[in-house]
Parts: sequence; structure tokens; C-alpha cells
Amino acid sequence: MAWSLGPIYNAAMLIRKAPDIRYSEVTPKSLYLRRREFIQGATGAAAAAAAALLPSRASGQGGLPKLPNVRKSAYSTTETPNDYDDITSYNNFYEFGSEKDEPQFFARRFVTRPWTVRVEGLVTWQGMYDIDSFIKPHALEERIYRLRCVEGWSMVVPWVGFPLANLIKRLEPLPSARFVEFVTLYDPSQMPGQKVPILQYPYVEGLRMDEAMNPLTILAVGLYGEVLPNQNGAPIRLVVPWKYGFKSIKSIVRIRFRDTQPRTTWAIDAPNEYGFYANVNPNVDHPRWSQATERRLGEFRRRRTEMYNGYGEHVAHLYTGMDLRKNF
Ligand SMILES: Nc1nc2c(c(=O)[nH]1)N[C@H]1C(S)=C(S)[C@@H](COP(=O)(O)O)O[C@H]1N2
Ligand SMILES: [Mo]
Repeated sequence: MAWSLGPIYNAAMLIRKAPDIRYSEVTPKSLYLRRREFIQGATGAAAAAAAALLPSRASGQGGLPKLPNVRKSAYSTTETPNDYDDITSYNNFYEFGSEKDEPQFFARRFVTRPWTVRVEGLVTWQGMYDIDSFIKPHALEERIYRLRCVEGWSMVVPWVGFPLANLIKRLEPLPSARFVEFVTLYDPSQMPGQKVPILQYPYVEGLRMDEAMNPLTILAVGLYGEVLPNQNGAPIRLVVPWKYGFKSIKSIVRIRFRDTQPRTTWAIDAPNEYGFYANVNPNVDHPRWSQATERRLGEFRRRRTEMYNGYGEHVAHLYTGMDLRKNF
């Protein structure tokens, strides 16, 4: 059985039951309404309308479509964001090449519309969702977050997105769901890196349910007020700011609710180097290098890396009682 979310009009979340829906036919013709989601949606829309518009940034636009009605978030850092050009030309996206300067070129013709996200596993509202209807019910926020890559560099990125928790609440996971797994598109015809046997594809990542529900965890659909450039994970990617960058999986096509911990790409590749938790931790070295310091893009002197990338007040409680040397 499959379900599809139709276009969602401002206040309302409208759902059509669609048996045997095909990948190419995800936009429904008829819709019906569930009262509870309607009320939730209306609250969100009112809040969005009341929120201030994002002041237009003079710097670094990519010339991509601008996202409307983006409100500012109290979760943003006050640090200066890196330039648009840095954020979009120094990328890890192995599907488009393993060198940092490759994705900007090899992802140029990547097709991100139409795009569907499949929701499956231990969840009430399983189904295939058209990306635009998936995003539409959510008020968009600018979240300026630090990103710390496991390789030792960092940057500050003005993402546009919405809390993953808001989506999860709508999808109504079953009580047995303890983890969420995310999967990137597998399409070697578009992603030349998938023909190279460096990593196992499709790329998979995952979070424990309480990590997924933490208000810092977002799904990003934009950057600097515009839709995401392909090399940064268009059309939708995860951002988990207190974890190493590799947890923030790009170009998501599948979200699966599970009762067991997912096997994640980097942990499959090198289980002694990359753990499931991957919390930024200056006290636990990578087997091949120290994690005590980092280089912010655009700077020369290395900075000290902060525990949980500086987000400890929001997330440290998730790990009380856990041995972070074992659960790295
Ligand atoms: N599908 C996919 N997602 C991915 C990666 C990848 O290779 N493939 N690289 C990860 C790593 S290691 C980092 S540091 C961040 C980089 O995100 P950015 O290029 O937007 O800065 O994306 C993460 N998400
Ligand atoms: Mo990374």
C-alpha cells in the first residue's frame, strides 16, 4: 500500500490514499483532509506569516531560486558565515567525486526535480512523497550552523530548512521505532562517483530517534536564502550540527523508521575510524589523526575543536551515561 502527499496549500496538509502509485505519478488528482494535521498546519502557517522575512543578503548569491518567507532562528550562531563560494566549492559528496573541488563540476547537471522521498518502515504514513509537497507544510528557517568535518576543517553555513522533528511528528512513527535511516539517491548514470568502488552505495546514514527529534536537527533545502546547490545535497539533505559532517547525508530519497541501528556508509567502510554516533569530540582522536583542532575555511590558524561542536547545552543530555570512547 502506498500513500501520497499532494500539493499542500498553506494552512492545510492534504493527503490522498493512492494504491499502486508509480514513481512518475506522485502528484495526486484528488485529496482529502485530516482534521488534526489541518490544525497543526494552520498553526505553522500562522507562525510563518507572523515571522519577519529574511533580509536579503547582498553577498554571494548563486543565482538559484530564492526561498520565500524564511524566518530567522534563535538556534543560529552569531559567527560570520563562510562565503557562498567557499561553501559551494569545497564539498564532500563522493557520488560526484572524492576530491573537494569535484562535486561543483560533476553535480552540475544533476536532476533534482521531479524528486520523490519514500517513507517506510515503522511509521504510520508510509508512502511516496513528492518533494515539493513534502517541504510545503513546513515553515522555513535560516539556521546558521557550524559544520565540522571529520577530516579537520570547519565552516559556518546559513542553511535554510526546518526541524526534522516537525516532519517526524506528522509521519507518526510507531512506538517500536528507535532509529531513523536516511538513504541518498542511487543513480550511477547521474552520479559518476557511484561507479568508483571507494564507498558502498547508496550512501546511508542514521540517527537514534531522540537525536532525530532534537530541535537542532534539520532537513535543509536551501543555502543563503536560495534553494540548495546540487553539490550541497539538493533537493533535501540532513544537517546535524553537533556531529561530524558525514552524518549530514545529502540528496535523500528514503527515510526508514527502524527498531535496529542502521548500518551507515562510513562505519561500513572503516568501523574502527567512523562510528555510528560521530559526535564532534576533541578528546577522542581519529585513529589516523587528532581531532583536537580544526581549520575554519578562510582562516590559517587552527582553532580548538569544541565538544559537540559547541552545541553541548542542547545535546549533551542525549549521551549521559554513555562511554563516548566506545560510542564514538
Ligand atoms: N550522500 C552523501 N552525503 C554526504 C557526503 C557524501 O559523500 N555523500 N559527504 C558527507 C561529508 S563527509 C560532509 S563533511 C558533508 C559536507 O557537506 P557540504 O559539502 O554541504 O559542506 O556532507 C556529508 N554528506
Ligand atoms: Mo566530512
